Amino acid sequence: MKSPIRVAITGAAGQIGYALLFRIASGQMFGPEQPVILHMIEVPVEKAMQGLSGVAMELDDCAFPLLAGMVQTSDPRVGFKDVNWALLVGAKPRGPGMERADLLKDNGKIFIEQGKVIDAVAAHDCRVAVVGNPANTNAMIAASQFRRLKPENVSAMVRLDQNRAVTQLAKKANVATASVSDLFIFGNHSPTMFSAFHLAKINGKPVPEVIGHHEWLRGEFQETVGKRGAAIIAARGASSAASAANALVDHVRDMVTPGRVHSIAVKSNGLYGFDPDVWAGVPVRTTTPGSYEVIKDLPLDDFAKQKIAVTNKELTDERATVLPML
Ligand code: NAX
Repeated sequence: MKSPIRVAITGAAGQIGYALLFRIASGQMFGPEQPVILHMIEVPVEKAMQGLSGVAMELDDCAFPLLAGMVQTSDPRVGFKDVNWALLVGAKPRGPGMERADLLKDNGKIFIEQGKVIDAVAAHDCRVAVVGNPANTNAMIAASQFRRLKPENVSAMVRLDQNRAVTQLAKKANVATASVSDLFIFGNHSPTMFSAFHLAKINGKPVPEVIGHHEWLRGEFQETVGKRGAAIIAARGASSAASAANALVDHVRDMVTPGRVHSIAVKSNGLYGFDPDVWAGVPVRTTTPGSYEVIKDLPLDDFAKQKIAVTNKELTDERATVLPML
């Protein structure tokens, strides 16, 4: 048996946390041979910590062979101590009447603090995956605090958007989701994202050729994927949780599996027309566990360039809003 890795999860008593922890402990994220110690981090509020203790009791009751220990804490210095992965799920939700700029700033404070503490106390190889919204900008904020760890170690999740797009294409073409490949998300995890259908394939053939319905690909398809989160809230009365947890399992599993090709949001360094300092969804290939190379020079047509310009503008605006805090 391998020695255990330490995995921190913020927002562990939240709804994504509840759908996520059991899948990590069962081995779906890091594989059936890899024991894990879960560092479950919540806010220092009695209700949250009490809820967390209940989740920990349920984890105990699963008798997972791979679960080698649990830490329950509201102190980030304890929670992030020596962790190999930090999954930043917890964030402040947008309240009624709250401006987007205020949300950015409130979350900015959380991610500045967490970035600092991770840099100070986490393992030297720590990888960080951000889910809490606005995920791309929160990732940029956390990475801005790094002195010891590398900004490349921080990614934000656009995998839920990728998975949503794959299913919409599969349904339209009446094929299984496994027939769809090379569907990448460019830009922000927000309705401005671009689902790059022109690069995607169905059974190895270009999607525009197979589906043929260009208006749908440029219009309804983009909108359905971009606004799926709102559609789930309208239907369920709560935001996506199990599908978000599933996407994070996919995101991390692909990041630890060399050769996997998928989309994650990372520092753009100016690729694909993005501002160099924003964290944008781009296609990557995993090189060694936890490391990746961005797949460069995929062709962009005028429509793709225009969509990327819109999502880039949103990302640069978000960055400008929080920049004075960094
Ligand atoms: P919940 O409100 O159910 O849970 C969030 C939990 O985080 C709460 O228990 C809260 O106490 C905790 N928390 C807040 N600040 C914290 C901090 N500083 N340290 C530790 N814990 C903290 O929300 P949930 O539905 O689980 O969603 C979590 C986040 O994921 C939200 O920001 C949400 O917007 C975001 N999402 C991101 C998605 C993505 O694809 N990137 C999709 C799903 C989801 O909407």
